[in-house]
Amino acid sequence: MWVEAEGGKQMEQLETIRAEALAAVAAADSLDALEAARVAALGKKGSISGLMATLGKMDAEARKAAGAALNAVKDEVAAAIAAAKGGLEAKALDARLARERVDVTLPARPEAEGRVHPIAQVMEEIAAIFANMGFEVAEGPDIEDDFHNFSALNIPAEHPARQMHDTFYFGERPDGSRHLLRTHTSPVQIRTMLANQPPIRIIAPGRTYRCDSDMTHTPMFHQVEGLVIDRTTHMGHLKGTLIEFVRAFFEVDDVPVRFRPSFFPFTEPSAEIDIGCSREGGGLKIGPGAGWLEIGGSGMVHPNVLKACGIDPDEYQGFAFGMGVERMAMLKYGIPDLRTFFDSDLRWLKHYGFLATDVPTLSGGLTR
Ligand code: 2NM
Repeated sequence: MWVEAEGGKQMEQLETIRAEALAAVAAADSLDALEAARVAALGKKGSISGLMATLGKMDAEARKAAGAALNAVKDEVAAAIAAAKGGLEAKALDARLARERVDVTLPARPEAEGRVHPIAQVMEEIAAIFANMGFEVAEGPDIEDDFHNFSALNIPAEHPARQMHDTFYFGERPDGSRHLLRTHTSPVQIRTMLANQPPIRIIAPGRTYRCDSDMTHTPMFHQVEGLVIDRTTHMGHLKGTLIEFVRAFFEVDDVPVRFRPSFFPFTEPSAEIDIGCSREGGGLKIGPGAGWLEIGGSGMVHPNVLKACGIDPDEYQGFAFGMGVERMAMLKYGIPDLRTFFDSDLRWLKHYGFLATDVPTLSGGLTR
């Protein structure tokens, strides 16, 4: 009771509650402990709230004095809680940051089992070399139409490459036309020429499809083709670009490169690209030697192709080339059987695959 006669005792009790509340706040070493201290002092059933409830039974004079004293203690305890809360929140955040820290300098886990497929790795290697020469990577759809895959490439209707047994066709559409799976990545070059004015300098890597399956053919395989168009682009540029590419790709500075006359409907003149090799003791070695290996085709883009793409052949000319990615991978990494590329054999992938950290770069020596 806060009656006049007992005023001294009441003030003593208030001082005890104040000291206990402040001590509990000071001792709180977590946000939970601080909340418990707040409830013990200022909660509905807390020590200070308990004293508040007794004010009503006092006469006006005593209530005024006691109320002021109580409010001062209440404010002091509330301020102490607020101050402690800021410090504990910072401490909790520090603890969480320490607990959830990721050390990005740790080495990649040595037990990593995944491998990059040789096809993906070789496409990245090829792209890195041409990107370094200023080529951009272009892409297009796997499902094409007759115009982009054949007509625009100066391949006439009677050409053997158009026969049913080479091309995967889809069903006939209401207008009589049929879509197809692209038989080469050349339609990407056609789309690029239709959408852009020269100068053009692109490579087109991707999947291609032909209805053919034996020891040396799979119905799906990969190509990288390239295209350069400008006002004065000539055969010397074709030769220089491909010689530079071959030496960077096989990492053999003196590998001989030979351009052997050939025929493609979409280029004139046309040439197969051969590289030198030696066969000693049953092994095949890329470099100076008695043998030659074909690695792709090339030529100056046919005027009919330029015309089909809205490019004036009297103002512009250019060269194009194409190579099979599986064959390039087999020659570079000594993979003997084409069909193993598509077996999804994890032991094969462990042997011939690459670590995700082996990203091909010219500055890093391409392959190490
Ligand atoms: C090759 C060989 C020679 C070629 C030509 C074109 C285009 F679209 F410019 F006409 N694209 N790709 C080409 C030329 C492809 O692959 C063996």
